[in-house]
Amino acid sequence: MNRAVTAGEIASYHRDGVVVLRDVFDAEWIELLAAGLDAQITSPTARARVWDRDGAGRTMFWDSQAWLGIEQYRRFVMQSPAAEIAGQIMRSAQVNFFFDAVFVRSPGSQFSTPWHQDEPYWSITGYDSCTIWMPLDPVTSDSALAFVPGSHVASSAWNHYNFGKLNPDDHVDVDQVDFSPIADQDVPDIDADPAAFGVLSWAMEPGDCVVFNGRTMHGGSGKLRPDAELRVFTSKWLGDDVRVIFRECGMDPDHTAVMRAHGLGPGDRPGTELYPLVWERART
Ligand SMILES: O=C(O)CCC(=O)C(=O)O
Repeated sequence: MNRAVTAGEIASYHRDGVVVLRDVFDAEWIELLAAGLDAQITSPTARARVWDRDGAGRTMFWDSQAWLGIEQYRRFVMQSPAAEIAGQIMRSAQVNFFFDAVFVRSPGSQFSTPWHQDEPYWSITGYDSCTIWMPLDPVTSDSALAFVPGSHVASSAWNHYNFGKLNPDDHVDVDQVDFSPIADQDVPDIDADPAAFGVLSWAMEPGDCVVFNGRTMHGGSGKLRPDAELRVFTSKWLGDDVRVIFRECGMDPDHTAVMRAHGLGPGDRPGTELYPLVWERART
């Protein structure tokens, strides 16, 4: 690791549901991920799709679980400081890798990610899940992903957005969700008054990351300056209390089939070579 995660950073994560970590990945890891992303864009997975293509031809590309085929991503997952960062931040004894996802905006993209929490979409449940969000390009705070502090401990079941609708190419077999039967309220209009929600975001350089809990409300990002592109690599990590769940409202990305194929069912701790155990806390 470039440096250890501090006690103050860990406390911030558990208070706010998100923390920015400066200068934790050195240039070699960023170059490796950038090379992996080039390979992924040339040869995307079947899950890849464009979330947005505007009249000026600007795009927002998304793809996930590419680490299974991209050697650079596999090396990052198994050997970079990411798993230890996740374990230290979550205060977990064990960390399994869940999946990777990339969010790639072409120069000037004005596409803004709808506000949402991640865990309600996922085929797992538990407090101990997190995402490491890493820009591979410098990003200003008004173009970076933004967060509602404290939302990771809210008890609301929000009527979250169906990301399957973001699909200008009518890609078939796109995962769909419908939270309306279980939601107790709509996602509030956070953009109408970000200050009222205490919204946090940070200007970041390659090598910095934000770590956020799977239950933290996040969105925004994008709205780039005309010459700025934004390539983001995210990795999702699972700590101690996480278990498999198959949700009736749908999942995105839906891992039900691959989990079942690996013998995993509801209540199981995610494992197998699909969700490898990457880090364990040293016993004292
Ligand atoms: O970078 C973005 O625009 C979206 C990121 C996101 O929603 C995620 O990593 O869960």
